[in-house]
Amino acid sequence: MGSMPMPLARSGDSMPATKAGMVMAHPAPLPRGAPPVGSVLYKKFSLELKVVQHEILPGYVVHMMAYNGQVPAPTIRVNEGDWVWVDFTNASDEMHTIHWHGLILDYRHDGVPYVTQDPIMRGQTYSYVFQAKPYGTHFYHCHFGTSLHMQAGMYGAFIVERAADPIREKFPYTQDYVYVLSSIDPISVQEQMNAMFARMRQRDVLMKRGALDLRTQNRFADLKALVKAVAKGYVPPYLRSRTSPRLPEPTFFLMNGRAAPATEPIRVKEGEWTRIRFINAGNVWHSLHMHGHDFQHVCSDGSPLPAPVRGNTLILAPGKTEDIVLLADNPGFWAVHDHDVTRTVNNGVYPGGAVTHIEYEGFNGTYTPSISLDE
Ligand SMILES: [Cu+2]
Repeated sequence: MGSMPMPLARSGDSMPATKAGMVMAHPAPLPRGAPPVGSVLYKKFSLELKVVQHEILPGYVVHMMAYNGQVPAPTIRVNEGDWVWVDFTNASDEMHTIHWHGLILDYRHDGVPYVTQDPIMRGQTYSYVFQAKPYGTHFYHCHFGTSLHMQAGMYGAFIVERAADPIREKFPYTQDYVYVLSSIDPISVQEQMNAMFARMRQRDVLMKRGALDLRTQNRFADLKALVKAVAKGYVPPYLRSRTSPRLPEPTFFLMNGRAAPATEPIRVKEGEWTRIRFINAGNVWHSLHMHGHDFQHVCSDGSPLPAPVRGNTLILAPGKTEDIVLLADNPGFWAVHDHDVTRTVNNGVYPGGAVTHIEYEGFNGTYTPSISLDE
């Protein structure tokens, strides 16, 4: 921690979540066709949001907001048609929700604040209930203060499986990897988190005075009401300086919450198929290039493509999920990296960032890197 080149978010300054005073949020109505409350038919999951210190590289630790303290959040795997019940507890001082990206569900469980539900306040638990569909690779993420909260770590994979998997039928894969990509500007995250906690303290003061209202929360019933308020002298937040005026400029590019050389390798077995599910939970595009192999691009946004597309470079836009399968037929060590090489750096220093490699089980390389100290 001592080596960290910047101050950390002062999450400890604000009021802690009070477990003792745990309040249940108003639960959304159960979706049509849902089993009754308490039914054994539900696949139940618990997620708790807290602020954690996350190491993205050895010695480089950032305060992040993490479901169950993990960046990325735990991968949830269910079968198509399963009824899913997720209890989400907010143990942080900021407001949050969970949005189920790519899942088709009852809108009251879609997790968009002020559109489908109130944000979940500190200490509250909220239950999301839905049937798992459609098939494929999806993800979940916070939808409150999304630009900050997602950058700060609130995302995880959500996989809907099918017993007769259409991809496995064609490509009988024996391993199944998930790589969630993201990017982060740690200085912007730290500034914005500090500002956010300050706003929450302000909110607490207003609440105690009974002065918290829609206007102090910058919320209006509709656009008309906002137009009227502005005409009467209300100054909306976008006309005030909030923290720093700059937009986040990502300086670290993460695969499963870590940057190279701390990324997890793709371990394959010669002669076998491997499925890799890429999810872009960040705000930059990636152009993932694989050395020594062609892969088959098989799914996009979870949905199987009409026909697999052979290639060696995969475009991964923000918000997209792309699945590939790969036959391990060329033993060696092979780089897999973003070919927008501005993302293969850590804080501007090459090499690093969105880079991993393929490792063949039991492969003994004939090449050993030599290091010359008087280089
Ligand atoms: Cu959030």
